[in-house]
Amino acid sequence: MNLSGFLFNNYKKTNNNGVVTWSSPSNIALVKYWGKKEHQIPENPSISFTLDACKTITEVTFETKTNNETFSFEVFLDEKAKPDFHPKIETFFKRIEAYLPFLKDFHFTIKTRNTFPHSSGIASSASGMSALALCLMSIEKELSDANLTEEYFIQKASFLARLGSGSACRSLEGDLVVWGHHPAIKGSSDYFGVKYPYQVHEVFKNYHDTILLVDKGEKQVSSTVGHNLMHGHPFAKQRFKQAVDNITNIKEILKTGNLEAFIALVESEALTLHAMMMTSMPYFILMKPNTLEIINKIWAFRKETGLPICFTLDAGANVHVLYPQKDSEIIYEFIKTQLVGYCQNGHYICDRIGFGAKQL
Ligand code: 2P0
Repeated sequence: MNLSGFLFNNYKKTNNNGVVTWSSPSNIALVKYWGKKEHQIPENPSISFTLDACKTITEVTFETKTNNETFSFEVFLDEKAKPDFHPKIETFFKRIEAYLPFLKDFHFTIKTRNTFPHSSGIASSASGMSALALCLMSIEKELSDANLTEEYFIQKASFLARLGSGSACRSLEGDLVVWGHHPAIKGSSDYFGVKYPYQVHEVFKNYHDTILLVDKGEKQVSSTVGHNLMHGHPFAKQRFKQAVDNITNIKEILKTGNLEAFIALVESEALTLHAMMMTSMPYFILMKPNTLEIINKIWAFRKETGLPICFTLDAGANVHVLYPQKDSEIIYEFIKTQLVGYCQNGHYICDRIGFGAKQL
């Protein structure tokens, strides 16, 4: 793909001031992204469910300024100034400046909040970076003479979000998004996420994700460090091939609604992700004892009842419990009575598959 298509060529400096607001959801990967090349290019394709309840709402006010040599912005989380967010946003602005030539012409006031608790161990980088990328695209739209198509708008927003945080490029649309080129997924790209373009079985509609908050503390190893440890990792090549094969296989599963195969693929992906962490050098473990307690309880309950409950994991100790709408009553009862006791302060979040970002 020719990236020059994402340049903002007709930009002319104006005195526009304004405010834009977007709400963008989090997402949970079924086939995981773990390992990247330079410029935020993933080593393997990934696919995720877009979430619904877990989201970030970001408002960006832009005002023209005279000095256009540096970036100028302030960030507020829940109305409180967050200078510790500045380096990440500065890096993001540097990476995307070539595509958004207006960034140094304005002072930006970025006000953001998450619907999920701040220290819940749920990464806000996916929803946060996609909400910010969408706000910046809305500003481009206001400043541009060209008539930006909806497809261009979303694709470029996803392209920008990726440069903020890889998984953020999967947080713009729903309900399933693929990121990373894969020969069997039409339109898939290493540069942005695309809506999964094929038939999806009824059973996946309204799929539930109950997030069990096992550990709400800061992770000892950030995802960026974890990704980098895949360079020279002894099992990296095989892992990247496995992810490619799993994308091929999930296509058939999504079409037929074969939940047994879905469960095997999704749980294997989660455990492989953590196996990669445990076999990195230096090695690390993000799961906690209660993560394993929950996994074992889920397996025992599934064996006993035959119900299609399964788990997946992000880069942390929290457990995402996935199950279809049709069995949700009985499975939710099991979660409340048998699993919530393993959560830190009994905290969990009821989420489900969602349909993407919204302009407010
Ligand atoms: C994913 N994760 O596919 C995988 C699975 C976590 C586990 O993408 O360095 O925050 O900002 O590109 O996207 C988390 O990594 O990393 C992640 P950067 P990101 O969702």
